[in-house]
Amino acid sequence: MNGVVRRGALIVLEGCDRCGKSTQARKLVDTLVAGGTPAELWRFPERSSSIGQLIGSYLEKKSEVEDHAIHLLFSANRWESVPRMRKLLQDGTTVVVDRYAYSGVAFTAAKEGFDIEWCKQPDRGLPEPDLVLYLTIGAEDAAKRADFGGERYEQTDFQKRVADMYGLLREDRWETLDASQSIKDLHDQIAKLTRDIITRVENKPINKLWM
Ligand code: Z5A
Ligand code: MG
Repeated sequence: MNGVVRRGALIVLEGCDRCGKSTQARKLVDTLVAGGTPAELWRFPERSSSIGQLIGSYLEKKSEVEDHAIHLLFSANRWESVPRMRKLLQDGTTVVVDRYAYSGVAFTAAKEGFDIEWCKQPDRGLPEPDLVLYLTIGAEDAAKRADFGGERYEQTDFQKRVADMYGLLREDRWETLDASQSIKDLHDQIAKLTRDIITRVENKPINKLWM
């Protein structure tokens, strides 16, 4: 061992409601850890912080927050986690994140009267993901999956607008994957893409998102 620490990769799962992000994020971390790769599972919103509790109450429709203000709170909820995220990555842990800034932009920009550039601004400068796994599924198929419809935003027409917004955010580091296939087949694809990217970025700096 020459003492050089190789950094971990930042892997993000994105996609519309019920496409299987949380299922795949959990399985990916389990597989990485079982194979000896240090990895941690994260999700946004991170509902345990003070800001996260405000967001949780809003999503559960227990409180109302003005649309611009909730957008900024979602972003603040990411920024408050950045020091810990950077430290983990630099110390060699791969961080798998269930939703990130792309959710922030897609869900707000799908509302009336929002400009996508305005929506991106608060998240500019966050650690840039090395890989975005974008899971796609038809809104009608997603609606058939368990627990759809309870929280704010879980209506099929709104989810279609969110999918349109995601379409405008696609970047080179996105991999679009068919989320209607089996959990195992999707996991196998995701695990392979992740292993490749971990090796590719281990000596690279962590860039800043949208800068
Ligand atoms: N939001 C925002 O507005 N701004 C932001 O900045 C951020 C988020 C970060 C809460 O997110 C809301 O916050 C979300 C966006 C908004 N609103 N909406 N919609 P959340 O992440 O907490 O949402 P959630 O309640 O966990 O739902 P989800 O994440 O969309 O679901 P999922 O994680 O994609 O799916 P899952 O829980 O893994 O799977 C759903 C079900 O399908 C479950 O029963 C699975 O067993 C089943 N499943 C999974 N994969 C498959 C396959 N391949 N085949 C068959 N069945 C499957
Ligand atoms: Mg989820």
